[in-house]
Amino acid sequence: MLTLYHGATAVCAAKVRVTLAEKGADYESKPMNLHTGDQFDPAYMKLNPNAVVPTLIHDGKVLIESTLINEYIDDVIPGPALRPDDAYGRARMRLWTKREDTIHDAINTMTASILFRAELMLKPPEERKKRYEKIPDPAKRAKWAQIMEHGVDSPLVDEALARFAKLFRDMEKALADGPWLTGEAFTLADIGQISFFYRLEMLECAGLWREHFPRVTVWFERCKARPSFKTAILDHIPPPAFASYQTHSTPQRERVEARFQQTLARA
Ligand SMILES: N[C@@H](CCC(=O)N[C@@H](CS)C(=O)NCC(=O)O)C(=O)O
Repeated sequence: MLTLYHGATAVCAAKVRVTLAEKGADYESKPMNLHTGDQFDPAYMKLNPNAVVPTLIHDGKVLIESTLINEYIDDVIPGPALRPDDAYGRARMRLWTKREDTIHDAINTMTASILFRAELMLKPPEERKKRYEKIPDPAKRAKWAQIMEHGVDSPLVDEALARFAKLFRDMEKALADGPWLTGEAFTLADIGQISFFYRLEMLECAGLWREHFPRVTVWFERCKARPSFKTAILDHIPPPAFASYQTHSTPQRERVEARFQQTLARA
């Protein structure tokens, strides 16, 4: 029996939903509202002391960290293999999955500076602070505070854009050797990036790769054509979220793209 604690738009949870969908696995769904603070519920924090989603429970065993959960699912759930079957192939796949935490951090920077900040600015200061003061990791709390103050002008946004520039370049190179990041087979390396790319697309940042990285552009369209994209990502996003992303992202698009051009020119 599988139980997944997740958030509708949470990209790390979506990573795990895509893996479960690719396996054709059923699971009990425990949706969490991260905006109203379900992740800080003491009972939930006993399962996931980091106060984040996803958390997977498999026959009473508690698993946290999306990258590790995805490997666990591939180990224990029947269905198509999502990792290369040789040790060298798996090591090459893990070069991609190992990076997911830093890319997630950059995705979070973009989302917080473009969307969360704009939404929170509509609320009174005390309520704004409440959104992040319970986060257990002090570095993460400090990051929120900085983004709330500076928005897309934060130097953290430049750091995030530099990470994307490096990621897109590495992906463009790898995709010369096959349709997927590790070659002929679709693996956890691809799965790990799909929800991140879709988040960037919702933030109207797809121009960052579409302008300069043709293989990455085709790769993402290929990912979106898989049935798992609809069932594990699209179908979970509440319709009003699309409008909210658009409202707050459109005014920032040109500014972010211009900063990215500068990043590419420097790197
Ligand atoms: N490294 C963790 C990161 C999990 C994470 O940060 N999840 C986000 C959603 S994508 C979350 O729950 N955020 C809630 C919060 O920051 O309060 C993983 O991959 O599972």
